[in-house]
Parts: sequence; C-alpha cells; structure tokens
Amino acid sequence: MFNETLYESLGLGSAYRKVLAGQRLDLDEGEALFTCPDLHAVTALAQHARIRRHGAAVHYVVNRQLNYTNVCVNRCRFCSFRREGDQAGSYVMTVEQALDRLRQSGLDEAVQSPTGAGEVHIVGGCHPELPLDYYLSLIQAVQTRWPSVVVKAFTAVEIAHLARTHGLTVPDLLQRLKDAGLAMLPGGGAEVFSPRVRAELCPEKADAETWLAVSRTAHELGIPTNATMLFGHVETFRERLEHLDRLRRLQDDTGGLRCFIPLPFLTKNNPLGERLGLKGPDAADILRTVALSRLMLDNVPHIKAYWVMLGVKLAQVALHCGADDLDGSVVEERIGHEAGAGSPQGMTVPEIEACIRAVGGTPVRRDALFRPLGAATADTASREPVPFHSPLEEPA
Ligand code: V47
Repeated sequence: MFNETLYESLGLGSAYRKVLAGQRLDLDEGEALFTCPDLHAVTALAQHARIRRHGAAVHYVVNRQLNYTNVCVNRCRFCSFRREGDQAGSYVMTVEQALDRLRQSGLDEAVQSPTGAGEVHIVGGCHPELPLDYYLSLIQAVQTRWPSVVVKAFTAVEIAHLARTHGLTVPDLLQRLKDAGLAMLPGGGAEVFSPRVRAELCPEKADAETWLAVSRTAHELGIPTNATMLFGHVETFRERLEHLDRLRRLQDDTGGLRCFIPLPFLTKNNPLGERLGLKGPDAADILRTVALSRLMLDNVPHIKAYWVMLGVKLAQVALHCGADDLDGSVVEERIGHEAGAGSPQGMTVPEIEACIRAVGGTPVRRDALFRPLGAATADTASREPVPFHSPLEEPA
C-alpha cells in the first residue's frame, strides 16, 4: 500500500505529505523523486495529483500539423528536421501549397465530421529570408478557410527570430499575428533552459530568457502558450528541475501556460545522437519525467503524453503516471519521425478513444485551447469506463 510509512522509508516523506496537502514541492524534493529507485511510488504520487485535477478525463484533439519550411538558421545538434537552404531535401511551402497540404490531409472532412477539428498546429525552421507577409498570410488563409479551427502557430523561438529579422518588437509582431488569426503558441524550442546545456545543444538558438520573455509577452496579449522540455541527452536531473521551476514561476505570474509536453530525445539522423552515440531516455526515465512534470508544475493544468514521441503504448501507460492529454490525430508528422519515432503518422478518433478507454480513461475531445468539444464518439463509448482511483487512497 502506498502510505506514509512506505514514503518515509524511501526518503520521500515530505514529498508525500506535500502532495496530499496540495502544497508545492521544492527542487530537493524533486531530486529525491528523480533518484528514488521505486518508480511505482513516484508515479503513484503523480497519478494522485492528476486524478485530483482531472479525475478519469483524458483529453485529445482532432488536429493537423503543418511544417511550412525545414530551412533553419539554427544548427541544433538534436534536430533531424532542419536543412540548409541549398541542401537536398530543403523546402518552403507557398501559402497555397500549405493550404493544399491541409486539404490533402483531410481537414475539410474532419471539420465537417461530427467530431469537428480543434487545432491546426503550424511550426517550421527559422528561415533566413521569408517576408513578414508570408507568416501573416499563412495564418489568415488557414483561419479564413477553416474558421472553426483554432490556429496554434510559431514557437517562441520562431517569434523571436521573426521579430529580430523584421525589425519589430515582440509585442508588435504578436499583435499583428493575433489580428491575422493566431490564437495560441505551441511549446517547442524550450529544450532545457540551462545555459550549459544550450551551449552544447543549440548555441545559436534564442536563449532561455528570450523564450520565457516571448511567452510572457504572449500571455500579456491574451495569447496562451504551451511549453516543452527535450530531455534525456546531456542534462542532469537538477537541470530538468530548474527548467520546470522557471516555467512554474512564469505561470505564477501570468497563468498563460495551458499544457506542458515532456519530449524524450530521439537519436536518429542528428549529430547529438549519431556522433555522441546517445541512446535517449529509457521507458522508466520517460514515465518518471512525466510524473515529475505533473508534480513540479502544480499550476499548469495539462501534462501531455505526446504519443508521437513516446510511442502509443508508452503514452497509454503515462496516462497512469500523471499525464491527462494525448495530443491528437496529427495525420502527418515530420520532426519526431525524421529523428526515428516508431509511432504511426496519425491516429483516427476511434483509435485514440479506444486507447484511452483501454486504460480506464474517459475521452474528452478538446480544441487547442483545451476547451471541451462535446462527448466522446458513440462507437467507442459502449464500454463502461473504469473510474481512475488514486493509488494513495482506499477505493470508496
Ligand atoms: O521544439 C526536435 C523537439 C519540438 C527532437 O505545443 C525533438 O502542443 C525529440 O514542440 N527528439 C517540436 N524531440 C514538437 C513540439 C510539440 C509537439 C506536439 C505538441 C506541441 C504543443 C509541441 O520537438 C522541438 C524540439 O524541442 N525535438 N528534435 C528529437 N530529436
């Protein structure tokens, strides 16, 4: 039984008491949770916190991803997606090609189906030359063509790059994008905030202060954002915890973060994996990091088990380790798959809902902003959901 005596014996007594009381964990308690050999005891705490906030609900979104260019001035050593402008395989979509891509991925049909579509997720490399009008036209065209869909586009890194290369302030740029139809920023580009880690991984990219400042400005302008952490390469547990703590402090100030996404490092076709021979995090480290995300980010509502990077099976388990969101139908994904992700390219709504129900969850369809979009579909709702119960409490 997961009780105080067990947690005391594991050196986790104060973490246990604080989680039960809904109090904030400090970084030393986080470190004790990262190094405790009893993985199950750690994930049980996270599951308790997850159930207290979301019960058995597991969120997902009917979405499409669009990567408008893979040309990028930053040479991040973990990235398998980027290309130089003159390199074989480099591309830039015109706005018309981007719309065609979304049409070919079945967005019209999804929007017209009973489930609707809740999100278009648009990100790309930091291109050296694309004009500002390209970005504004892209957002406006997607929003005009599919007005019911929430446009989540451009990471804080892309925003910083665009502002700098077009001589705009970040608030001006964000306001212009918002006026064009941008509703939200995705969480990419955060990696690990530590300057030591960034110097090894991505020395040319916007630094932590810039990433956090762009997110803060977005929140001030009424644009919610997500946040990520790319883990399992050269960083220490302490550096992961400091990353989570900086996000937690941003969220204390603004409340603008919707979801946190821990991204396990995938090692194929990138210099970090291939040259250093790194293996990426194992399943236990991934589940523990999902759990620590839930426990440390006590003020961020959603923790995503991004099945594209975790694999569908591990993402299912992560739903019992603190995560409450699976992301989406996706349909076509490049960043993770070019780095060796073994997951499918997309999942249908029945597949996602079956995956959630198989672990006792209740599917909740949402949009990019995490607004619920109606009941689960009838064809997978026939099985009686098994309510989640906290491993820290006797079943009622
Ligand atoms: O920013 C790049 C990461 C991110 C690798 O906001 C890698 O809802 C693992 O941010 N191994 C892009 N990860 C994905 C992303 C995302 C995905 C889904 C939903 C949301 C959201 C955001 O992927 C990049 C980078 O941090 N990444 N290379 C790699 N080799």
